[in-house]
Amino acid sequence: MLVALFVLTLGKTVNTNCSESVLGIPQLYGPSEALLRQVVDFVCELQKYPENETIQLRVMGHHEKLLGEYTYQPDEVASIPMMITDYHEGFLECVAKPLNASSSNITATVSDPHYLKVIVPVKNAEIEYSGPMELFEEDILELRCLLEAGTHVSYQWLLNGRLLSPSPRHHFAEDRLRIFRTTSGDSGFYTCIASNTFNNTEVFTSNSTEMEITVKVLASDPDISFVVLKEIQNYSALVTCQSARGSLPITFSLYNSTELVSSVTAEKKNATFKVPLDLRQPPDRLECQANNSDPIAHSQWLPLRVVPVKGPVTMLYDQDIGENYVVIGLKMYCRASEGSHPRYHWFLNKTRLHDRGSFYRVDDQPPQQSILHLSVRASSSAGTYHCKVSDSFDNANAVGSNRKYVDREVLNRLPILVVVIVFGSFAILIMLVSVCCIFGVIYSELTLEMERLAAYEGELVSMSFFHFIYLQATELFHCSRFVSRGFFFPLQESLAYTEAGDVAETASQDNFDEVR
Ligand SMILES: *C1O[C@H](CO)[C@@H](O)[C@H](O)[C@H]1NC(C)=O
Ligand SMILES: *[C@@H]1O[C@H](CO)[C@@H](O)[C@H](O)[C@H]1NC(C)=O
Ligand SMILES: *[C@@H]1O[C@H](CO)[C@@H](O)[C@H](O)[C@H]1NC(C)=O
Ligand SMILES: *[C@@H]1O[C@H](CO)[C@@H](O)[C@H](O)[C@H]1NC(C)=O
Ligand SMILES: *[C@@H]1O[C@H](CO)[C@@H](O)[C@H](O)[C@H]1NC(C)=O
Ligand SMILES: *[C@@H]1O[C@H](CO)[C@@H](O)[C@H](O)[C@H]1NC(C)=O
Ligand SMILES: *[C@@H]1O[C@H](CO)[C@@H](O)[C@H](O)[C@H]1NC(C)=O
Ligand SMILES: *[C@@H]1O[C@H](CO)[C@@H](O)[C@H](O)[C@H]1NC(C)=O
Ligand SMILES: *[C@@H]1O[C@H](CO)[C@@H](O)[C@H](O)[C@H]1NC(C)=O
Ligand SMILES: *[C@@H]1O[C@H](CO)[C@@H](O)[C@H](O)[C@H]1NC(C)=O
Ligand SMILES: *[C@@H]1O[C@H](CO)[C@@H](O)[C@H](O)[C@H]1NC(C)=O
Repeated sequence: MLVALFVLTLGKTVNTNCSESVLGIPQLYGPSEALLRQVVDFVCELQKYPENETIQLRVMGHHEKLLGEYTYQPDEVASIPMMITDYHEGFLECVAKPLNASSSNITATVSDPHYLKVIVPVKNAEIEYSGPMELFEEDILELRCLLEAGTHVSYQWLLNGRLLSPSPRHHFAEDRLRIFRTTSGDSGFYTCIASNTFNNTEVFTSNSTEMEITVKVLASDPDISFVVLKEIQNYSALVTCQSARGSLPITFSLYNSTELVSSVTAEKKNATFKVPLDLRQPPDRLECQANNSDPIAHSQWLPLRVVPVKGPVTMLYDQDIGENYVVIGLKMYCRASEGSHPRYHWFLNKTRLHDRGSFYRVDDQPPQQSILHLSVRASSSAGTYHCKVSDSFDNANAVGSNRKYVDREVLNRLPILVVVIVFGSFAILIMLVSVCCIFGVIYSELTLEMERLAAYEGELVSMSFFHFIYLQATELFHCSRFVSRGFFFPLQESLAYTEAGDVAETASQDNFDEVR
């Protein structure tokens, strides 16, 4: 293009200031785009030329390549037909010069450049990819759309038939697609579509074949846990290794403190191993490894510690208080003092409570405790509660807890302390008032008596005083009986219930068979 422009400028300069030249500047006309192998006419027009010279017109392309030639006849339109090839693409110029250059001093003249776009229909698109078919997350995926032929092409990329659009992770440049920080969502079938158009009317497209790319997820650090199995006299640990994430298959390997115990390749994210267990030996440690590529994921070391359940088993509780300070529920906690693999059972009277019922819900939090959430609104929730703890692998050694009688009415009786304080305060108040009355009356009566019976003897005075004291005391006694009827008896009832309910039960004396 620069070359062409330079030629153009030079031609013009020479022409305008060369006084001998009578050759005008030719003008080139033609389409701005053409299809490959199409035959296209270009016109080079020359307005001014020396009469006695034969003028030759040439259409020059890129790199001074001669594309067409025409020997000018006066009063003719110089139509130069051309069969379009891919090297027609670029700036075209028409050069006019005398045919017999050596005989004349006339210098050549050059037309303005004319740009021609050559449309080569796209053909046989294919995806070029040299990387591995299996990538991992956070990698870069770079695909290229190769064509056997095609110019002025635009590219589109499909993943599983859906058009990809630019994003911070998806970059499109010419025939390339780059995906940064790949995720498993970038897995699938990729297609590229190359297309170009001619004359805004004809569209050529070429679809590549699909290419499957898999973005794998590295196995995450596995969780390791175990349950204990008892088969007649032998114990074994059923060890489970579980990765939360990771593309399948994953190879799980179990190591003890010295060596590889077992290994399995699984089409799932977990694996289970059975390891013999000797409860008399000090516990060994186990580790899981999950491998679906480098780097390998490791679990924590898990000690194979098995402690049988041991009493005492305690049952504590919290109250749930609703409106008006009414007890609406209880949270009961069942805990054993020892035991690494406990199993909890809850009982109402002698009936086993399962995970969930109309008025309760069991929330096991092994190995620490089990929580029974109880709503006391329903009358069916009334009864005596207790829990039992046994080893999950052995029902033989179940240990029972203390028992608690639960009843909505009982729970909502005033607590003893409150009753004592309220009643105590009330009694003191009555006493104070009474004492005040007594002294008030005594004082007024005394002064009256003294005024009226100033002459009477001391004996009489003291008699009426004692009689008055007697009357007051009788009144107080009646009063206290009335009060005690209202307050004392319910209080005593409540005390009796709570004490009767808390009967402790000793270990395994009870039949465990009431579970069923
Ligand atoms: C060309 O000739 C014209 C007069 O015809 C003159 O004004 C101009 O400066 C010349 N240009 C050059 C480049 O010599
Ligand atoms: C054409 O005519 C010019 C004068 O008009 C003359 O100088 C030149 O030599 C002639 N050329 C030929 C090839 O006859
Ligand atoms: C070119 O010019 C020379 C000398 O002027 C002449 O002898 C020759 O015949 C010419 N050739 C043509 C093809 O006109
Ligand atoms: C061409 O031009 C030169 C001077 O620039 C002159 O000497 C010569 O005679 C000219 N030739 C013709 C054929 O006009
Ligand atoms: C280009 O398109 C126009 C209509 O848009 C049509 O008339 C013309 O013939 C087309 N040219 C070619 C070369 O196909
Ligand atoms: C190319 O793919 C596009 C989109 O899936 C589809 O519409 C078109 O028909 C396909 N063309 C060919 C030639 O397969
Ligand atoms: C218990 O283990 C011993 C040796 O470890 C074995 O011989 C026996 O068959 C096992 N018993 C059962 C029931 O698995
Ligand atoms: C580790 O496992 C191997 C094979 O299962 C066993 O022979 C070895 O005693 C175990 N090591 C320990 C420390 O338990
Ligand atoms: C292990 O994986 C399978 C399939 O994903 C699942 O059904 C099973 O519940 C898992 N096992 C455990 C112990 O999580
Ligand atoms: C992890 O798995 C890959 C194949 O998935 C295997 O090539 C590699 O050796 C494994 N590494 C170990 C330490 O087992
Ligand atoms: C449990 O026993 C008590 C009597 O001790 C009884 O009132 C209650 O209805 C019983 N509850 C159930 C659910 O059987």
